[in-house]
Amino acid sequence: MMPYSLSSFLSVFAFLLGYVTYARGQQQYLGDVTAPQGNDAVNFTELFSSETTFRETWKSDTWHGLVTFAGAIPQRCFGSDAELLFDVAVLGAPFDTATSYRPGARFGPNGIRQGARRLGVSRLNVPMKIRVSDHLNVVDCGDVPMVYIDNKVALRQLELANIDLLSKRSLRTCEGQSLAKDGKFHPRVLTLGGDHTITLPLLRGVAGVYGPVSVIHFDSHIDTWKPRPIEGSPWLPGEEMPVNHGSYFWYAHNESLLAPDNANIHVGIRGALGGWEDYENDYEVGFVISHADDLEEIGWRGVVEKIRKTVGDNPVYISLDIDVIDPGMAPATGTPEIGGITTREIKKILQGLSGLKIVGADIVEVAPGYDTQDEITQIAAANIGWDILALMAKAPAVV
Ligand SMILES: *[C@@H]1O[C@H](CO)[C@@H](O)[C@H](O)[C@H]1NC(C)=O
Ligand SMILES: *[C@@H]1O[C@H](CO)[C@@H](O)[C@H](O)[C@H]1NC(C)=O
Ligand SMILES: [Mn+2]
Repeated sequence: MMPYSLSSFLSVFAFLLGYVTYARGQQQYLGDVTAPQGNDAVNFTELFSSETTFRETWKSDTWHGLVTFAGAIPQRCFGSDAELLFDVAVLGAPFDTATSYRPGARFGPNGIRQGARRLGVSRLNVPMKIRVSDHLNVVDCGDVPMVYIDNKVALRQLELANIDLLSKRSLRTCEGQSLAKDGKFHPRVLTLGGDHTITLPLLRGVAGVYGPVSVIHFDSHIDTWKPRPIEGSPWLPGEEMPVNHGSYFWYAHNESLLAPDNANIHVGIRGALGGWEDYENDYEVGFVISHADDLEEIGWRGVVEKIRKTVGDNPVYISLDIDVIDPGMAPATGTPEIGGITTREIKKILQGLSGLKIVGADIVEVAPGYDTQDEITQIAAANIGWDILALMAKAPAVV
């Protein structure tokens, strides 16, 4: 064994030797790089001095600046920008206090915006063969303040915000006669939820402008529950049964917001039922059903055919619960069900809806807290929203 002092002397020496070698290497390395001088020098002040360079950079870079949905223009639609017109508003609905299982969708709006950072409304959607910004001015109005202590108040806040946007005139008009009851052209709203309950106040606004609409409902659950206490569970006598994320379509039918004659369709259904009477009730509410198994049995082409046959030429509202996608591809949601649709299949189905008159849409039940670190669910939801904007761009809301 070496004496203690000798061993520490040797380690200090070894360190110094190593440092000197390292520093010399650095010097050699840097020595190869000649600092730009004279004519070779890049003058950054000059390079970025032109206003157009700045503007172009700010427009095209998707992951800089304020985080809006797919780079949509940020707008204070309910405040200082209230006078500015647009064609489509993206609206966040941070609400998740009517869920039956995992909460967390109140963070959905910003989660979906985060998932949309590599998308852009002015980028070419290749399979859809369209650039949304060529046809629509899309703005992001941020989130509606929805109180977290009273669902009734929160849902009313969203209802009023949505009506406020829908009652404006759209920036662009188009050839033909508007689908709206008042004959005018109104903006359309893409809402980012939020739990699925938000669809009820949103449909109230849409039906107010266009009359009853055909709903294409992508979900693994039917959400037409008749409001009643769960079998055998206690409920206070005489106490009102509030709307929740499994019963809002029952209310929508009760308020005559849905197109008559079963011109509404669920797509991707695979959730368990209380009993077959749930399906009877579902039919009375006004839906037909395409089960998730249809993707195996008839493929996306067959599903598209079913949807188009169901909604015909009606104005259409798309409501998409992210749990329609298989939890392997979209785990961050409140009530996941295995055996779902893949992201590739949903893209093919949406492409198949080209030409339908989409008057509004929502994407709901994205709960980012359960997402993977690579944001797989938020990216899926964002891309679906981007495809829905393409559908809106492809077909104006005309008769
Ligand atoms: C760089 O360009 C700016 C603006 O044209 C000019 O004011 C400045 O003197 C330039 N700097 C150098 C080092 O040439
Ligand atoms: C709506 O619900 C109420 C209360 O259950 C009922 O009396 C009414 O008939 C329903 N209306 C429709 C159109 O279903
Ligand atoms: Mn669902």
